Amino acid sequence: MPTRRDFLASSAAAAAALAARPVDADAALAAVTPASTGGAAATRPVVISSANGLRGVKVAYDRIVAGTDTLDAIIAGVNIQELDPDDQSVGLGGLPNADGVVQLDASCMHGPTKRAGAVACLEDIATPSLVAKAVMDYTDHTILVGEGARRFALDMGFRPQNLLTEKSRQDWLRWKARLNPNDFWLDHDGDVQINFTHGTINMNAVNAAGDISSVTTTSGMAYKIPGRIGDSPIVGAGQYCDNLVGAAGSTGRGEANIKICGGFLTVEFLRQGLAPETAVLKTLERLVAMTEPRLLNAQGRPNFDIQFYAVTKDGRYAGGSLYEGADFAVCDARGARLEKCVYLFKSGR
Ligand code: SD4
Repeated sequence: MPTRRDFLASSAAAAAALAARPVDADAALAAVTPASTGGAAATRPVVISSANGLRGVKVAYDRIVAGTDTLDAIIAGVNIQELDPDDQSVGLGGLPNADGVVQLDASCMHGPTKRAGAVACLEDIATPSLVAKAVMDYTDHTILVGEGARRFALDMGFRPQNLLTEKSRQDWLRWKARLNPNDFWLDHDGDVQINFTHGTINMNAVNAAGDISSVTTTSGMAYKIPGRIGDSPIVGAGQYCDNLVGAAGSTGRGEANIKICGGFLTVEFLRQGLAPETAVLKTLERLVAMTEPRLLNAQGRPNFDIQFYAVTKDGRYAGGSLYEGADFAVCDARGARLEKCVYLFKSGR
């Protein structure tokens, strides 16, 4: 197992990253656990995702082992969350926008063919990841949005359905009723907790031959302003893949990620030879540096959280989070499991 000393010595660039690191850098280093360190333990195939993809990484891994293309496999993995009405951050059952309408975002990249596809503000279709792939496969465009994306999906044979589940409708009503004490909506009795989801699923995979793909799908921020698009459908932010290097993606506050093109940036750090742990931490450092003052708390730290996930062509991987406590999902020959994200800040959000 690499020691902390080994890890530091392993990359001159890592030293540069550490020099620029913010306040809790020791915590960041301490959190680089041997279990998730790149290098020694790299195996292929491997599939990684945000923690909500624990079921999905197993499905994707099994398909990749059986010979399925990496992108088809990880889309099958994220379809599980998209079609699960109880996951209120993705697909069917996702929390709606401020008008009570579920609008979905997704993007994907296929390493071997160097292709990308995306949809944003898509309504009525539960599997935006598949629509994003259809944009990639059947058009010369990269992103379709709104009604155009919906009409394209219908033309491609996707079945429209009501994505607003009763539970999500009730959550939206509760949010709406609590917005303004002076309007004509009656507040619910008692101290009702408003349900804000922190979800989204990003999944990345590399197969035995070293081919790589990435996908991210979400219902976005709960109760967002209609028309708001997050990072998930932005190729280079919500996910990015380069078949020569690796793949990376994100969950969390999309507005912060868009400004640093975090998926792309993380892959570029991998290209420079950084270990995946260092790459995701350096991306998080950049994100903190680019955070506007009104979103910093009294301790100078962002008042939100965000995660990045990265996998290299040779099968090393890591998840990284601004704040301690996040997990990510992995599946390789050892099976599906959750591992701890490395992090910048132990506490103080
Ligand atoms: C977005 N990144 O739309 C998504 C939301 C998310 O946890 O991941 N929330 O900004």
